[in-house]
Amino acid sequence: MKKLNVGMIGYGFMGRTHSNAYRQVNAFFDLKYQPVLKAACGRNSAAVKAFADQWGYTSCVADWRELVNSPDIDIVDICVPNNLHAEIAIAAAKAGKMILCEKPLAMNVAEGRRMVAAVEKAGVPNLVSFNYRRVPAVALAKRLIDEGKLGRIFHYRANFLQDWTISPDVPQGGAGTWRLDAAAAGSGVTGDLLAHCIDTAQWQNGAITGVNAMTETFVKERLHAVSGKKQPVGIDDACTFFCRFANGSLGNFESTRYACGHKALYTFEINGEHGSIRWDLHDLHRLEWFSHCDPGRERGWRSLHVTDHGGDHPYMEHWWVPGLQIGYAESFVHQVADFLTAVAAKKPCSPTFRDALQTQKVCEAVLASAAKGQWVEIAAE
Ligand code: SOE
Repeated sequence: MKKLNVGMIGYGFMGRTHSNAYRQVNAFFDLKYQPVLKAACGRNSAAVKAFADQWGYTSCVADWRELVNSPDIDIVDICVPNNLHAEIAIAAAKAGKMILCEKPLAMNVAEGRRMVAAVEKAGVPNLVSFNYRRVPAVALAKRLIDEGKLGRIFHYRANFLQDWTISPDVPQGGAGTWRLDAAAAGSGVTGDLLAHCIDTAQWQNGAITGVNAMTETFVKERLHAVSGKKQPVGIDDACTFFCRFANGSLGNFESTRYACGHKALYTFEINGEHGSIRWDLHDLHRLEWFSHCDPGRERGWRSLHVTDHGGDHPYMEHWWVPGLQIGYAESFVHQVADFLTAVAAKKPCSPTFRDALQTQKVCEAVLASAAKGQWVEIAAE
């Protein structure tokens, strides 16, 4: 097994999910490569040191440029706020590194285009972390659609509901709450949560060609954790949009951080001419499936427990025994396994930066539509 040294930039929630994945992957997947946790990078030296010690990184770096240009590093993993993705990824591409970047790809489409150009010019493997594609039940839904089990698709519906910003006392900016600061995040729920739904939807159901959206910012001012001052809130707290897909189906998407009682309720439902499927992140190992092809008297929703082996249920043969489930953390293990498998095969691993640019385009069109109060078309690249 060839070792690949990982340089992790950022040490928050996503830094932990990715680090855990690198540590687990060779125990469960037979791969040509072994990721080695080489260096952790961040500005707060005490916090980076604590993170590095906890996860087993052998060194710490304060300046990401040093890490990106280090000959010791093979994979640059970008787990910092969105406003830093482009600069780091472009430098990493120029330095010839493989890149795994957290979602969303960029702050906007213009930045995203520059990132795509950089990785394609350098010819480096690149992947954006839309991890929910790699939940076995979500991947099974994709297989059923591709096999034509649903027939023609009529409707795609997705929600991502949270409730953690209802209190006006939650600050914006700083570690943990940078997602509320437009300068660091670019947008609110559109880039943070709907981007997941859009990525999965376009993967399963093809391109979104036009959108009509509305957004709202319920709390207009919040204390900024860095400046210590009350500042206007520039992100969308909630966003809902409807859309058309290239295959003729209609889409409905909603996301908010003000749905009291919901912590991370990501759900989708797809209705086709032969059947429907639905999925719910709170019950992530199940896929609900209705087949109109069943005899009438037996027709009804089935709940598939997506834990079987033998290739029927994506990824599951790598885990325990049939019937025993896995969870959120394992979607990141699958992501690393797929990435390293693609690197070995010298093939792209989706969603590449180019794939993620398509999601970025939809996000930007959603925000433009909400601002204008108009339908916005999305041109194919
Ligand atoms: C925000 O709360 C968040 O952590 C997102 O940033 C993640 O991408 C999502 O998977 C869960 O919610």
